[in-house]
Amino acid sequence: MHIKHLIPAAVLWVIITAVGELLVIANLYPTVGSLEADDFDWIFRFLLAIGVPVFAFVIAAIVYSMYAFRSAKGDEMGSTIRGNGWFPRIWLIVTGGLAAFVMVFPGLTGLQKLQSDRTAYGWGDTEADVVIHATGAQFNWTFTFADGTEVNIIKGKELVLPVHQKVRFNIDSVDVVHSLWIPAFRMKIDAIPGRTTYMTVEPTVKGSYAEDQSFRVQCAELCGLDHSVMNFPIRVVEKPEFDQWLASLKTGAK
Ligand SMILES: [Cu+2]
Repeated sequence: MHIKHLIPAAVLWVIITAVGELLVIANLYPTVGSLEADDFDWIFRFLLAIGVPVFAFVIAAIVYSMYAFRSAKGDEMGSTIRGNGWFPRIWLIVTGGLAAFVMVFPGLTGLQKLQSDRTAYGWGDTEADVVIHATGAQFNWTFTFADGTEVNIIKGKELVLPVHQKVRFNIDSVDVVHSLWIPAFRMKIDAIPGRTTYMTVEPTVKGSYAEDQSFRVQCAELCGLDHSVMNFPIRVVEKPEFDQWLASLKTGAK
């Protein structure tokens, strides 16, 4: 490869990378509503930040080659491009190394933090302040609290959660695979018939669907005709207000 090609291609690479990294830094994300959301946003940005130069390199090489090595008028074949021994090797080592690295960190380390009980988050039934049984169905979500009170889409209303409390959802499904997703918490887990999955969240800010649509439960697994209406508003409030809400549900006052 001639230096006359390397320099403009490298400049193009740097420009595309810079634009990409600016987008990574820009805050284009929904409300950070839980402890977990902080981690997920950080991990998402980290993966994007190291992925952008790799992606930009490929785009820069293609775009520059399309321009610099285009065929002259009357020359149907264009210029012949042959591989260069050292370059593919370095490319494979760098990108392969990056891929292996992110599989371990934050891949495996993140899963360990997320899925094992009694770690930073990932508390079991006994450590959780609130345990909610969530059941997916075509086309409804039902949320049942430990005392037996429940809310669901068909009956309307909303799911209220206490801020700064450890909330554990135990999730299953009565028919097909659904997926419980709460955008503000960045947490999502499949609801699978015959199996109980779980997810734990600690909401860190108060909020409601009325003001911010990321406070909602949304089915994230195409499950049939009314999949798109399998959403349910969430409201995060102080603990006393939550207790009051739960009590009012039981007496049927609300
Ligand atoms: Cu569904």
